[in-house]
Amino acid sequence: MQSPDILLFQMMNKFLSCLAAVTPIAVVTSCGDKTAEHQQPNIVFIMSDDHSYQTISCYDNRYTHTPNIDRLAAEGVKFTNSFVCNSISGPSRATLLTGKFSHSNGYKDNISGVSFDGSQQTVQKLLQSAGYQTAIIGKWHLGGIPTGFDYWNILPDQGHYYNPDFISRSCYTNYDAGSSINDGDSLLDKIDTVRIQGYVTNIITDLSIDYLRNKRDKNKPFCVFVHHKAAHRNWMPDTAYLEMFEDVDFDVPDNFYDTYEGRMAAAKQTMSIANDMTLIYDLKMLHDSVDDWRHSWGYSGDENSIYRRMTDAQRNAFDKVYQPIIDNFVASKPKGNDLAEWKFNRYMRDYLKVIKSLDDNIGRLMQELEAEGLLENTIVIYTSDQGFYMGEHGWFDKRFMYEESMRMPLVMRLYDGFITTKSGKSRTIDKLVQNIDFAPTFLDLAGADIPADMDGLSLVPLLKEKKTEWREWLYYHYYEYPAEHSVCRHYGIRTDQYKLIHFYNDIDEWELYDLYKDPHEMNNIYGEDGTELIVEQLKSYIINENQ
Ligand code: SGN
Ligand code: CA
Repeated sequence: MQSPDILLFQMMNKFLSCLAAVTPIAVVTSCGDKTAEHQQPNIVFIMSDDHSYQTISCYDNRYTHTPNIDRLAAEGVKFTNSFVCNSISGPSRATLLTGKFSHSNGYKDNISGVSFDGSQQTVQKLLQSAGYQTAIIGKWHLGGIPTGFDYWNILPDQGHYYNPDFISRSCYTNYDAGSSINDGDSLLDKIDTVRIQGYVTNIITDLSIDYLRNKRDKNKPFCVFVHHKAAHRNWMPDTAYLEMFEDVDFDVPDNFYDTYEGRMAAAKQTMSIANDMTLIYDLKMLHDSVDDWRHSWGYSGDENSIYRRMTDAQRNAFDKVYQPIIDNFVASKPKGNDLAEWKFNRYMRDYLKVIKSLDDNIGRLMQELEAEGLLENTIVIYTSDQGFYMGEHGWFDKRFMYEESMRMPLVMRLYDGFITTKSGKSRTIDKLVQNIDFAPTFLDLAGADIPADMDGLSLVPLLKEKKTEWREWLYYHYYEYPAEHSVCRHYGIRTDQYKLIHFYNDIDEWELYDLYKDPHEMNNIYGEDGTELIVEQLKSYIINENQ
């Protein structure tokens, strides 16, 4: 039984979605009256892992230049208020595929060991019913075997940057002798993997290009999910970019030395660059004298570990650039704030090298679409499974409802004919949108019905500049605790101006931020005089998941 709150929320979403789709152009439909004339665009959905908007130049040009991602925005739209509803990989992916909050699709965290329930309604199955071919290539991270995809070729678990293993539908078919899809994780262990030599971001793009050229039925529209491993921890660059950014010094953000006053949950986390980022595993300071409490990088570890799985040529290229850095580090032994800022700089350099490959490969995929004449009827979307900290509050990682990790970059390249209004391209959309909206959007693009039980709204009216009522708040809930990085469970509401958060479980702390006055969320004003009314209003929006 769903709670009245949820039902009301869904009814409101459905109402807004139908209202928004009312249009004088009869061929565009989304509320049931599918017509033969509806043009079904192809959808290329590119999602990276842990890519911060701070390192995408069309959002923020302090650190790097990403011309290929910027091009998507320049030839379409950039969403400036796009958010995730649970800032962690598996749940973000489950929301993408279902159009539902974590509590509605059942996939709340990465650690429970339960696979995503692939028998439930998903956008890829609904697209198939609407005549699309569906494919997913790269990071899956939902356990079990993908369902509803005509083609899939995925990384087991987090995958590897170098010489990654892939599991494809054909590996599964080879194994399958009547095994049930419900075998989930254990089945993944049994089926063959194929190791592909090279760097993961290049390979995922190669496989995507191969799918577009050779593996699809060219008479049908397609929706392909290109899911990169980059830029996930431990930020291993391609050999081509090992030296890039090595001559750049980055300034730490203003709140790098945050003391977390008035924010008890923030004080409890273990995701600080100074204290928790490891010298060997994260920062690659492979040296006998370096004490790394957690990860041996695999000198003596098993064959498949990060360093030992490299070819000699790859390892030599790595050593050539990192050995002098290691020697220098061991000789200078920075301490205290010097060490923290040294770590921040190493982190930034490796991360940005990884982003360089990502941006290049988006360019490569665009070239392919262009060469094949597909850009004329394809919507190309770029996003990340959540945001990421680039030293803000002293952190790396994500999980918190604070801005850097709740935000998702989101740009969409549109094509001539999709937008029929005058202003056409290169627009910024500042409405509050969330990853629950992807599935309804894809279905709307396909001219298919949007099921009433999806929590999100179609973004198509916004893309088409239709005047439309829109939501005024977003709901968020993070569940993965106790776990790595020790971010307490919390839920909350974000409006344009305010953010209310409740941390619970082994703590009971409320936080309130005025984002207009305090965009970096340093000053918790919960309980202050004059905030009573806004707190009461924000609390009334909280979804009761248990009824
Ligand atoms: C790994 C990382 C974490 C990261 C999670 C989840 N540790 O466990 O730092 O938060 O993935 O990331 S590592 O030592 O194994 O690299 S997620 O993006 O997949 O949700
Ligand atoms: Ca992620």
